[in-house]
Amino acid sequence: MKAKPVITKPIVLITGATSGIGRASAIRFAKEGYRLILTARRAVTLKKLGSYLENQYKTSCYTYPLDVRKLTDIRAFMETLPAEWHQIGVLVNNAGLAAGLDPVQEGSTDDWDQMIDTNIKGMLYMTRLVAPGMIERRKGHIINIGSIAGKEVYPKGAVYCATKHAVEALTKGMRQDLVPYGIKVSSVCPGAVETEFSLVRFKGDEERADKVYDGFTPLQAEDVASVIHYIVSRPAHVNIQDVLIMPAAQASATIINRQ
Ligand code: NDP
Ligand code: 8X3
Repeated sequence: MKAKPVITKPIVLITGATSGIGRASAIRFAKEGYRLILTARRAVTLKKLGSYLENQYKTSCYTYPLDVRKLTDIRAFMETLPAEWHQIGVLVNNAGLAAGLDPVQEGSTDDWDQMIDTNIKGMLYMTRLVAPGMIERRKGHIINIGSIAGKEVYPKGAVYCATKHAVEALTKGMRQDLVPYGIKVSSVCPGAVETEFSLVRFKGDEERADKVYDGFTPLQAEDVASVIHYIVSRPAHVNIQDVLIMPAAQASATIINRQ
């Protein structure tokens, strides 16, 4: 009988690992024995998470504080990556945000820049610098975190929705460009998830943020993390291209059954 090949788990790189879906994904992958590269802007939080995961789950974590809007930061990160971390197998493009909830005619152009630069350009920069290594190895998986906001548009959310529609288009485009090299590209598109998302959107206004999740059970970051892990852990010949995951009480971007 032929000996079964030893399959080692790929190195998983997660952007936006300090909170919410990124943090929950880091924990899930650590529990499952993957080695992790974790990035986000909050250096202290990131370092603490890395140490916690190494102690708790006996896995290896490499943490590097970076802002995905800054191509120079990402270049420095890639150039200084220690050799044992070069073979990135999975890239989870998770870093992202909504800033403000305003009609276009009243929107803040700074908010628009931040959303466009993070959600679209940041995801592109990361992919541009990580994908060539995957191409060389003829192996890799890129998971982009989209949203219900990439499938529908809701009032006062035009710019955030536009960035997530861009994630949807870029995911399809990346898949077309990378399929000749055996690289899988997937997206995970959640409805309402209770994270720091609304606190960030409303710039620290806790009362307003809490109201978003009033009267129904939203998704938890762990629900999304388990879908991301499921997608990554399918056999080599399977690619789950896109998952729309919603709270049971949410029928569309704007229809939520609140009690
Ligand atoms: P959180 O605010 O809890 O987490 C966002 C993460 O992104 C943080 O770790 C933050 O870390 C990081 N981040 C933000 N800006 C940057 C930047 N410029 N460079 C690097 N990292 C950055 O929100 P979620 O976990 O909910 O959001 C994760 C993703 O999920 C986003 O793309 C969001 O659009 C998407 N999403 C969220 C939904 C929700 O309802 N919560 C629903 C659908 C999609 P730091 O501040 O340390 O940089
Ligand atoms: C986050 C979900 O509906 O607030 O992407 O845009 S929503």
